[in-house]
Order: sequence, then structure tokens, then C-alpha cells
Amino acid sequence: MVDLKQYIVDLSKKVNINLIGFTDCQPFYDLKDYLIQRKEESKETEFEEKDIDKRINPRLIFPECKTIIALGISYNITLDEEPDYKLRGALSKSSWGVDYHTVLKDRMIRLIKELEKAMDFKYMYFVDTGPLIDREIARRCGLGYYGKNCSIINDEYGSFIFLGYILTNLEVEEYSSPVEEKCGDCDLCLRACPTKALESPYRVNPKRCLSYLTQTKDMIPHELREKMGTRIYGCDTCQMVCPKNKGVEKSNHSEFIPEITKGYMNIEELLTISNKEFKKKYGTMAGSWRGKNVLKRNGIIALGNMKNKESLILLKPILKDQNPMIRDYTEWAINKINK
Ligand code: B12
Repeated sequence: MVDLKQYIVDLSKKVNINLIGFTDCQPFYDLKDYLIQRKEESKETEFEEKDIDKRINPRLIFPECKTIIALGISYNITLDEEPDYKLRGALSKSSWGVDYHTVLKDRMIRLIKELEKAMDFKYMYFVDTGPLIDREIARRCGLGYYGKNCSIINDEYGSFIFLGYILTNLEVEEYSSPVEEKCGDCDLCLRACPTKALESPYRVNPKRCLSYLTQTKDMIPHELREKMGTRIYGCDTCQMVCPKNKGVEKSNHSEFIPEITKGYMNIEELLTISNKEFKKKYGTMAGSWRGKNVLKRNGIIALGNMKNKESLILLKPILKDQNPMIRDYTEWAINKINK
């Protein structure tokens, strides 16, 4: 057999994985103090594994682990089309088209299946929902470096890349080397963040990050509701201003083309659509994972921020919504419009 690492790299190209790298499964001890500090400062989110040892030690997840294979695919799609509805709420690119967990897992399963044709091995694979820290794995595997906006940036594809990894008992002869950080003096992302969630280079306060606010079910402070603008899911601001995303290779994964949404939700529809219809129409979109009501709430916030009196006719009926969260935000939006 040719070099195993090269063999896996070649297979990854065959199944259309854009980026791949390899590292050993030494624990990520360097991160421990930072993770403890974040917990103490209440900067940990409800979307993360709470057990810090599990976050840094691959062998606690997969005792036979010898190698971690990091994988990345670009979701950098640009679109000329616009939807025809008037009340538009923005979706971040990470929620364009088909859910990235499905797309990247599909590529990873294909890679694993190809490899299984040639050898027996053990593995576990994760996209996003694993306990380990995907970005740190990607960094150690040389897929890219941390931008000051905290995203992993690759020289060829920029930062609009999704990350996944395979823990395996396979061993390769040589591991990848991390790449050097290239932000230099640039601080455009820190300056552009509407809530100053990027408190210093490489340090985001998730509780102020607009992406987090569009996903949490916790009460959103009034000051931050205003900063959400018309965002329905996620936020791309710190990546859109990044010069490293200019002139990069675009995504070749057609699943990320937002055929149905064109990158926006119709807020009027969001306020009236049934749960069943929502699931049927938007269930495969990454941003639907928190359920319809979270997006509906964000739609209500968007209407409040648009301050258009014509929206009152849409908002008044949902003052009687059975969900207390919806009633509360509707009251806020109506007050904002009437001010
Ligand atoms: C929780 C979570 C969030 C939270 C918290 C984000 C965060 N920064 O931690 C919220 C909801 C805010 C969020 C938002 C987004 N997320 Co998110 N998220 C996650 C998740 C599930 C865990 C992240 C985590 O563990 N954070 C832990 C802390 C420790 O991270 P941190 O504070 O950023 O600190 C890191 C760096 O800043 C760095 N660091 C810290 N100090 C220093 C100092 C120096 C000098 C240096 C160089 C580095 C450095 O090391 C830390 C460890 O990675 C991961 C998937 C996973 N399981 O890993 C996806 C993940 C990070 N998210 C992802 C994406 C796409 C996003 C969004 C772009 C989505 C969007 N458009 O709205 C935004 C980007 C926001 C941002 N600027 O980070 C991708 C990132 C891909 C990439 N290219 O980097 C991931 C990896 C999912 C995936 N598998 O593809 N996310």
C-alpha cells in the first residue's frame, strides 16, 4: 500500500472534502485554564459539553484513539437572486441550503466507506456536536489559523468552512503542522461587531455574540435585541468584513445553495406557519435546530427593529400566542414601533 496518509488524502478528494489534516491524540492541555476561566466568567454556552476533561481529551471519548483526522468543507456561496417577499429576516450563510451536519457527515461517511474497502479500522466521527473543540483540532491539523474573530481561516478557502473530525485507531507516519497566524495589524472584525462581543483579539464573549442571541432561549436584554437588527439565525458580520475572505475559492457543495430561502426568511410567514408546515418546509435547514418559536421570536424582534407601523396588524394577533416568550417579545416590539 502507498503511504496511508496520502491514501486517505486522495480518498478525501475523491469524495469532495476540501480540507484534511492529521494530528495525534495528545490531550489539548493548553486549553484547560482558558476553559475553566470561561466557565467562571459564565461565558460557556448551553451548546457546549460541560465536562472540561472530556473537552480536551480525545481518549476519554474514544480510548483506542491514535490519530485525529480533521476535515473541512467550504460553504462560501454567493447569490445574486433575492426573495420576492417584503419582510425579510436574514439567515447567516451557515444556515443556507441543507444542514451542514448532514452534508459534512455524508462526505465523511463516504470517506470512511472508501477506506473500509481497503482495511479494517475503528473510528468515531463528529461534526459540531462532539465534546472536543473542533476549531482547536482543525488548528492542530493545519487546516487554518485562528482569526481575531475566533474563526479558523484557511489560506485558500477563507473562514466560511465547516469542520468535522474522525477519531481513529489508524496511525499515520507524519502529522500535519499548524499554520502561522496571519491577521497582522488588522482589527476590522473587532471594530465591526455590533455588540462588541469580540472583546479582544481571539476572545469572543458568546453571551453578547449575535449568533448566540439568535439561538438562545434565555431572555435577551433589550439593548441587545436592538442590535439584532433583522437577523433571524446566526450572524456573519465578523466574517463578511474579513479581508481573508476576499478572492477565495468558493464552495463546490451545491447543497449549500439556499434554493428555498434565498438566504432570508419571510417574517410574515414565520409568524403564522404551523409547526408541522415549518418542519416540512424548513426542517433540513441548519437554523431550524432550535425549533420554530426561536426563529419566530427573532422575526418579532426584527419587526420591532424595523419600526414600521404596517407590521402592527401582524403583531397584534400574537399578543395572545400560547407561548409566553412570544407574547413577551411581541409586547416589546409593539411598544418599540409605537414609540
Ligand atoms: C458553542 C459554539 C458557538 C457559540 C460560541 C462561539 C465560540 N467562539 O466559542 C456561538 C453560538 C456564539 C457560536 C457562533 C458561531 N459559530 Co459556533 N460553535 C460552537 C461549538 C459548538 C463549540 C465552540 C467552543 O467550544 N468554544 C469554546 C471556546 C473555548 O472557544 P473560543 O472562546 O472561541 O476560544 C477559542 C479561540 O478563540 C482560541 N483562543 C482563545 N484565546 C486565544 C488566544 C490566542 C493568541 C489565539 C491564537 C487563540 C485563542 O482558542 C479557543 C479554543 O478554540 C463549535 C463546535 C465544536 N464542538 O467545537 C461551533 C463552531 C465553532 N461554530 C462554527 C460557526 C460556523 C459559527 C458561526 C460562524 C455561525 C454563524 N454564522 O452565526 C458563529 C461565529 C461566532 C464567532 N465569532 O466565534 C464553526 C466554526 C468554523 C470555523 N471556520 O471556525 C464550528 C467549529 C462548528 C463546525 N463544526 O463547523 N458558536
